[in-house]
Amino acid sequence: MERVVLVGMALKGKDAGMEESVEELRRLTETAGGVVADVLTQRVERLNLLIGEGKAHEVAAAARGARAHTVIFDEDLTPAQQKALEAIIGAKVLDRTRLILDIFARRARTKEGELQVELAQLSYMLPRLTGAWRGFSQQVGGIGTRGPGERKLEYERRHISRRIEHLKRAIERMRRERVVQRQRRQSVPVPHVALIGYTNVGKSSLLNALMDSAGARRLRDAQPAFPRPVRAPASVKGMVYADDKLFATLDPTTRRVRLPEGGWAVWTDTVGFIQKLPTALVAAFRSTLEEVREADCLVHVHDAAARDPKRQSAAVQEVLSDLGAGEAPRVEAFNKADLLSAPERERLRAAHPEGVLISAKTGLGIGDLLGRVENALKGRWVLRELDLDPARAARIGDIYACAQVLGQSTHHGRVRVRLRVTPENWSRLLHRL
Ligand SMILES: Nc1nc2c(ncn2[C@@H]2O[C@H](COP(=O)(O)OP(=O)(O)OP(=O)(O)O)[C@@H](O)[C@H]2O)c(=O)[nH]1
Ligand SMILES: [Mg+2]
Repeated sequence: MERVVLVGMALKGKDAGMEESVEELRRLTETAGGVVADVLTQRVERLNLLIGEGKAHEVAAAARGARAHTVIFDEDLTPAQQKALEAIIGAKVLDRTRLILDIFARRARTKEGELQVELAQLSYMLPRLTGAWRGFSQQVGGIGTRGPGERKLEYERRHISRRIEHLKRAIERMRRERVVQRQRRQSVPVPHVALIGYTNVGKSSLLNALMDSAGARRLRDAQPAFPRPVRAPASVKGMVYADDKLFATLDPTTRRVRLPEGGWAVWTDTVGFIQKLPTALVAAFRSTLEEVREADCLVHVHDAAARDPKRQSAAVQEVLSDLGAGEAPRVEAFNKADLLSAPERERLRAAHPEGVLISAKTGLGIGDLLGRVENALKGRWVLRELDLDPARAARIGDIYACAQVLGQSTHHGRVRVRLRVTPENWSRLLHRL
């Protein structure tokens, strides 16, 4: 196990959240396979000054004392800073962004995920390539040196730029394929719900719980009313990988879930967000995150038992605004309610009357959540009536799949269906029937 010293930093007088941020850096380090041997914090006058020489020697002493060959800073370092710090400290020096990129590199499972991570890594490396990048880090290996292959590290800037262009084109091709898939999916009119939230709040566990809830189980085995709307997920069929690790999920996974009053919704679980999410990653994962932008309803999952849920929500909000996902109705779900005491639950309910308390672990509130989502989708629904000739009546499954059927009767051999449906699904239905 690689022994690591962490260094947290905050502006003097503005150090609220520093502890949580460093705690998160510890979890990130562990997720990357490191062991935190020591933690140092520093309050500085200006962040870009970062760390004085005296403090750097202190860090060096701590690293020696802890027999650590790696020091990770919680703030981004410029290439020059990294080089200077490595010279003084005599250990591999990394920053938070480099660490997160490393974790993503371990997590990527699909071709698209791999290309996106490589693009993010190269964008991060490119400005660091001349000088500092080929410093100490490369000689010792381990965490934060997992580049996209040793061979590629020898590329000159020019080659890397060319590779970046190539990756962008490949990702763009995949994005276009995804758009086509999405259009195909939309031609089968099923509302799309996206799970979003901070990393490790329990999004994947929630998706599993939804699949597991009694109704879903019963209906999952029933004959689907329409062909599977999504291609087979990259991960295991059925259950979604959930783990007490940061960024357990990288590639989006999609499952069909039945809503209480009928009709299916397609739910997508995707990459979690984190504070100071590297911009290179957000940019590289834009096409994956587009799934979120196209959703009919967003379920924002919170970890109700987190030390600092406000900071997490703010970070999620920031990424969402960055993506431009603001239109769809949103349901706030406070997960891990099983970890709260009764008074704590009451306090949370009072503070977020619009939210719903759930536990992916015990199943608490899952039905309630489904109801809220259905309502959110329905908020935009209109009442319509369809008159089908018997030849088309076989397509009635399509209607049930995307609308709430209020009544069905037969008039002179024709089937009349009264239904509530979103405007989008209505036009899709008309197109289809
Ligand atoms: N006690 C409790 N633990 C939960 C609950 N839901 C999830 N967890 C745990 O929280 C950890 C993270 O769960 P995941 O489902 O992987 O979280 P995620 O949001 O998908 O995380 P990333 O994919 O890493 O962004 C796991 O160890 C789960 O067992 C819950 O309702 N109660
Ligand atoms: Mg997950």
